[in-house]
Formats: sequence, structure tokens, C-alpha cells
Amino acid sequence: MMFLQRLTLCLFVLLTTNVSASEKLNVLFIASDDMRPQLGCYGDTTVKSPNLDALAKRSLLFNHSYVQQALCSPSRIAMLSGCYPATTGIFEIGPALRSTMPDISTMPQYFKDHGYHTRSLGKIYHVGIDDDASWTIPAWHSKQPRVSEGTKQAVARMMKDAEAKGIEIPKRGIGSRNSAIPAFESVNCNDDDLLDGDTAKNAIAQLREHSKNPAQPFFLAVGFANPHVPWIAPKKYFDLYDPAKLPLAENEFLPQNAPDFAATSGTDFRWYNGVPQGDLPESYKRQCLQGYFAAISYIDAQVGRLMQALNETGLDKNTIVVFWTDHGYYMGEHTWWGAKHNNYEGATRNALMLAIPGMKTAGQKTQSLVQSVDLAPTLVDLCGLPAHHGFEGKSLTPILADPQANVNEAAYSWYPKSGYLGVAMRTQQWLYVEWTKPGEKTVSELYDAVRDPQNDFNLAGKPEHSQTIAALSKQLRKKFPVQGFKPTGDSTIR
Ligand SMILES: [Ca+2]
Repeated sequence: MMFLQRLTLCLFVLLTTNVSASEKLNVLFIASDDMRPQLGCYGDTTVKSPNLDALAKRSLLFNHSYVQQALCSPSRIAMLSGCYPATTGIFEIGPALRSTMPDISTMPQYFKDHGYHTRSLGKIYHVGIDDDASWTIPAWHSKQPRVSEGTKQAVARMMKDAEAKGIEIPKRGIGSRNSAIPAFESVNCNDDDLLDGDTAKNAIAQLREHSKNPAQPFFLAVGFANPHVPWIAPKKYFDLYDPAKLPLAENEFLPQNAPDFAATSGTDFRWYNGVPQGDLPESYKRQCLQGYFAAISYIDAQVGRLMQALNETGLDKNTIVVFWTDHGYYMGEHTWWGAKHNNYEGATRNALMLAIPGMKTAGQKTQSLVQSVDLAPTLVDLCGLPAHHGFEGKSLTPILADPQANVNEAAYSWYPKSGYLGVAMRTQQWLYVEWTKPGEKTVSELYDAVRDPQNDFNLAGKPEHSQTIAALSKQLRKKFPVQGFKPTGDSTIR
């Protein structure tokens, strides 16, 4: 069986790429923070993303890709470990992967153990919660500011004032350090003057180094901080958008008939300087959209620089490129702004593209359901490494060869809220969410994923759907029979 699998894989690589079987493929893994799949290549006509659109032309684009939790750190940990949050037990920002799984071999670590030079530049694991065992040398972070010089000075003044008055600045919430940082800011500077441009610059230098040493394959992970709020980017990206012409969300209401605790999302956006509490004025909403889209275009340009370096060094011929975002985002839908933090489609659906040199399906899109945990077995497969039995996802190689193929019956996401732990199961037809809490009745949500893709109307209370719910619940519990989830905290607001 194993032999047949390996043979199938070798045939797949030979049939779909121009790379010889003996040559190890490199991996350039590009991550962007809080970037929902609102890009030209995803059919959007507002956002300007020429470089990601160009990458899509050499990739298979996954139109139904889902993260395992719509929160930075747990999402990244699931992707990098190849394990569902139900296995890692990590549902919040804070705990490191090894606090629950000390002996795990992560995806990059597995590449490292098989001769790869593995490196992390920028935000791959959540900043401050890194995993040294994953990387050949410790993760690198730019020292360039995330904000403008003026904002940097405002933060310094705030800290100094607080110290002089003997006031302790809270780590989170209104009055925290973020209170001195605007939610959006157009900065008159060059790309490399801010953190993400500098990350791209260093990644390019790294690629050039690798091109001089082709004997050792590399797994280079490059993580950008934008478009996570604050949306701070060079002015030229803000100038791409006229706020007056940006479309506002059409569903500025909470999901109808949904449980109150489920239909909440983060409040951290409100902690930034100048963000009104309560309903946002329309002009402010438009400025927010301009900022978010400018931040996306700023990252798009950085991806373009990386791809140019890949082409110039010739590494494009033997390097797999992954573009992955850590979850979706709300920009006004359901009244949520600058937020993710729930189990709905807008939060759990992410952008994913995979480019293999010479692939026959380049430029195509697939509607197949895929998950972040599928990336680890996929990359291991594509690079010809032995199978890693700890990875819980499925290799996507059948879909890369045939975009009509399916490997998953459903995609799964988790979120803890108000003592409940919710598991979302996205099938081609439905989004089913089951919330369990010790001592409480199980709460279900059901959305028609085809007719109601933004999850505006919960159908769970309708008698005509009771059989569908029973069948979906059975399917969910068959996949995850142990419902004894023990959330380590309540991640509602982060
Ligand atoms: Ca994030």
C-alpha cells in the first residue's frame, strides 16, 4: 500500500511538474495576517492585487479553504502542527504549542529533520509565541516600525506620561498602548521604511543566499503583519482607493435567529485611537475600508517583490510557493469591524494558493473543501518526504492534479465563547455549528452555505431542517467522537 502511495506521488510530481524526481523542491511559504480572500483573483473588483493575481495564474487557487480557528495564534498553530485545535488543545493567544504537545514534530521541524534549511521571517507563529525547534536558526523579526514615526513618538509620550503619573498602562482594552495608535494611517514613506517592506527585503536577501547554495533545499516562511489592524501603509497604497467609491457591506445586521453568544465578534478594533464607540459614521467606515484595502495592496506589492526575486534567481523552477492567510475578516458585515473571532464563514474562510513549478493546473480554481491542517501533509507529499503520521489533515495532491477531486467531506473550525466550545462543520451545502458547554443543552446553528454564504439566517430552529441537523450532528460526532473539549480560556475578545 505504502509503495503504491509513493509510486502514485512520484507519478503525480512527474506528470504535473518539470522537476526531476531526484531534485528536492524548496518551499516559499508566504503568510498574511487577517487578509480575507477579497482579491482580484478571488473575483473582487475593488481591491487592487495585481501581484497576487499574477501568483494565482501560476497556482491552483482554493476557493473553499478554511482555517481551524479564526484567531491568529490557534490558526497558525493548527496549520504549522498539522493538528486540529481539538488535538492541540490551544484555543487562545498565549499558550505555546509545546505547552500541550511537548514532543510534537511540526511541519517545518519535519522539513528540518529531513535536511531542509528552515527559517521564519516575520509573523509565522504568533509573535512572542515562537517554536525554536521548528527552525534551523531562531525566527527573525524586522526592527522597522509597524507604525509611522509620529505615531511611534505618540506611543512613547503616552508611556512616559503614564510613568510620570505612576499609572500602569493596561495590556489590553481602551487605554492600552493601542490607544495611541490610529486604526488607519497613510504614511509618506517607502515600503522598506515600515515593517512588512523590511520583511520582504530580508526575505529577498535570504532567497539570494539560498540560490548560491542549491545543494541544501529550504523551507522559507515569510509572514506579513498587514492587513491586521492598524492599517498602516505607505501613502501610495492609500492613493489607490477613493473612500467615496468603496462599497459598504449589505448585511449590517447580526445573523438572524443566532444564539447571542455565538453572534459576537472582537472588540479590539475599538481600542485604537480615534475609533468611535457604537455605530460608526459612514465616512469613517469608508476610511476604514480604504485603510484595509491599502494594507492589502501593500502586502500584494511585497509578494510581487518576492516573486520577482524568485524569478531572477531561477529559484522559481524548483520552489513551491504557498500563499496562505490566517483567517477571514469582517469589515462591516454583521456590524463587525476589524474582527474575526467566531465560527462563521466570514471568519473561517481564508485565502490559499499553491504554486508548483510547471503544474498543469496553474491558473485554475477549485471549489473543493480544504483546511489549513491539509497543508502539512500536502507539502511533505510534494517534496517527497516520508509520510508523517502525526498530521491530521489530508494531502491535497489529488486536487492539485484534478481541481474537481475531493479529499474532505467537510472542513472544521473551533471557537470558544461564553464557556461553550463551538465546532463548525462546513460541507458543500451547509455550515453546521454545534456548541457544547458542561451542564448546558447543546446549541446548534445551521446556515445554507449556497443560498446564504454570509450566514445571515440561522435555520436551526426550523422544524423542516431537524433531520438535516440530526444527520450533520451525527457526521460531526463521527469525525470528532470525543466531545470533552476543555477550552483553556475564553477567546471571545481576542
Ligand atoms: Ca490573524
